[in-house]
Amino acid sequence: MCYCVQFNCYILNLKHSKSITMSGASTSTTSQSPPAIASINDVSALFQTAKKYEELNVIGTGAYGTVYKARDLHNGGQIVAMKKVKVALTEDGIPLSTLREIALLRQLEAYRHPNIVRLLDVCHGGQSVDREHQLVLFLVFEHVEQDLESYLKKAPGPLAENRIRSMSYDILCGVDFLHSHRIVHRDLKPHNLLVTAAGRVKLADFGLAKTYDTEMKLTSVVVTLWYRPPEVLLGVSYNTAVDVWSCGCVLAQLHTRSPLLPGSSDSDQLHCIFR
Ligand code: 0RS
Repeated sequence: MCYCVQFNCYILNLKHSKSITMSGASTSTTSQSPPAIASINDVSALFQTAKKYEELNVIGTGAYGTVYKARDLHNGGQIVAMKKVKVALTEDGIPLSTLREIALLRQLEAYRHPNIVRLLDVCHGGQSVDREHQLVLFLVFEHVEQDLESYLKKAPGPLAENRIRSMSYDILCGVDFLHSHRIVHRDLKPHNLLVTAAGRVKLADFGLAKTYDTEMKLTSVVVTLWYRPPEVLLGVSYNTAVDVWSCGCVLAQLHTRSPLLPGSSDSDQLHCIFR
């Protein structure tokens, strides 16, 4: 199937055989050789530098990288969430999978879906100081007040039925939107479901596939398994149904305010499920 994505002034004509996952490995194939983007100058032509943002504080660090709260100096001091990702440069420059995923994120942004966090900008922070063949990219998102995990922890008592209903609807609409664009999130959990001041839920954590996987191996960050379906835990093939499983776990948690299947390891998670 032919799929055309626009990336700045570049038009990448890509052929996808399967869907692309947000946080997992890309399962697509290309039919033609990509333009090689080899130097920092080429990167500058693609992305603006991150100088127009002032970092305020770290919001969170995890397998996905680091997310900062920042101020957009060129935009009336608007508060934004900046995700810093390190991309390992290959001989050909920025990996095509990275460019493809950024292009996809930008393409999705055109729909301005109410249950997907806004991607405002993508910029580069130059070549990494500690590693020569690494490029620092910043994904700039709208800033949302809190995550669902903290929201549930802070709730003084059970959530009102209307609140559970509207939050469930928001989550399912967001997931339906991703699935209708053949995207599997693969790691939905209260931590990356954001709650706006108006009480609407938005999906976040659209990590760059490759970076996410290598960072997961390199860092000792504990990854929550509570929302993972058996096929992901077992490492067998999976599809959009994995997100439906995670939604089920999250929706149950909206009712009880405690996790449905709080496993302590891969095998314990499977035991929890089968029990
Ligand atoms: C560990 C206790 C803390 O605006 C937050 C935001 C927040 C954002 C935002 C916007 C767009 C992201 C964040 C984002 C990007 C990976 C991500 C992974 C998880 C969540 C968001 C991601 N607990 C966790 C962090 N938390 C406070 C409690 C907050 C609070 C407000 N606003 N992220 N995280 N994309 N990439």
